[in-house]
Amino acid sequence: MAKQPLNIGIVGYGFMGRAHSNAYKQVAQFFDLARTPVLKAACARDAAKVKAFADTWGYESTETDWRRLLDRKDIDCIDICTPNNAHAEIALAAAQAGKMILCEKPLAMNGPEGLKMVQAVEKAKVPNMVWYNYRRVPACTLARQLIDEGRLGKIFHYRANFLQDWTISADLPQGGAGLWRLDVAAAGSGVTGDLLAHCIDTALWLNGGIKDVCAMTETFIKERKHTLTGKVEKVAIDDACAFLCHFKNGSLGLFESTRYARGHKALYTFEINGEKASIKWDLHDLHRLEYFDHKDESRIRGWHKLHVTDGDHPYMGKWWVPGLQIGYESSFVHQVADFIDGLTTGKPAQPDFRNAYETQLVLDAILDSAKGRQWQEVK
Ligand code: SOE
Repeated sequence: MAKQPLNIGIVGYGFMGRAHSNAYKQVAQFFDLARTPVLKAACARDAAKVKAFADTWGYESTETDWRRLLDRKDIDCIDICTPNNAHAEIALAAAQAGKMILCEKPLAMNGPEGLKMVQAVEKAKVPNMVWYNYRRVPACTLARQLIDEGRLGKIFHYRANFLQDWTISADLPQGGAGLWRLDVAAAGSGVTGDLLAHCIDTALWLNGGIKDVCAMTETFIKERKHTLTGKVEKVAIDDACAFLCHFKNGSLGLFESTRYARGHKALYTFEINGEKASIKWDLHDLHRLEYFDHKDESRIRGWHKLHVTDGDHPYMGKWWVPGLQIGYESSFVHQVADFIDGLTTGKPAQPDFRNAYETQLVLDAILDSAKGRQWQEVK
């Protein structure tokens, strides 16, 4: 029987535009879903570039103004893959137009803007989700299952890092395609909103709410040429950020993120230490979850390296045969599958805007704490 289409209109064609498009194309081949994504339209200001993107990925049409995309009756779902400063405007209008909305992370430039987005989608009652994809790496989903089963017992410590090294060169400009992440007007913040946002989303999901934070940030390269103005301008994003926190469950958190860790390209790691067991995960080895269970007989007690590729591991039964790996891009496929499942079961996939707003509030507290050089409550 023909499945109902889910007509996608994507705004933006950068790295995330590609990751999401790939997910829409793969999902119906691997997951049995009630609706099939259809790549209806790609939208961006540069007509030639968006046409080239649409041709590569198989979008049926293009637009150069997202407002026209919202006017189209043949679009069900708007996928926002723009720089962060455009998320809110597009999302507010998309909600008013009654479209479902998938939005890249972080949800917004700051908490107040995020709250407006939450209120807009809740008022319009449109399905919504934010692309915090790492929750859907099977090893991370297994971590959540182990925690939910009580295998770790009381949690004492949550530790996470997200380390990169791509902005060390002082010659790198800020602003413009690709480098908007260095421009505070487009990004809102640096590693805090870009990388720690992932760590915080995973942490809130695995370990519950954060009460307060004590953070420090640094901007190592103070001025860079701005691609859009051609002038050397102040760099106002954070190049590095580290923070301590108290979780509501009594555990202590320690987080670090930087784009200046020479040798690390995307080293996202977390480790959780509980009374009964510990787990750790590393994005560079993403199918593995390390697990230490104190109740193992002492002679053979140690860190187990679970290869999360078996049919009874999260999502893995949908892919190849046991033992064969999937990749980074698959986490996006899983997110689309869960989103569509949520539409049919009525149990919305998470993180929706309200859930992702919690991360936004922690991000605000981190930046406030670093600025004020003091502990800051999460609102
Ligand atoms: C930055 O380099 C970046 O691409 C982030 O924007 C992504 O969210 C992260 O998953 C990988 O690194």
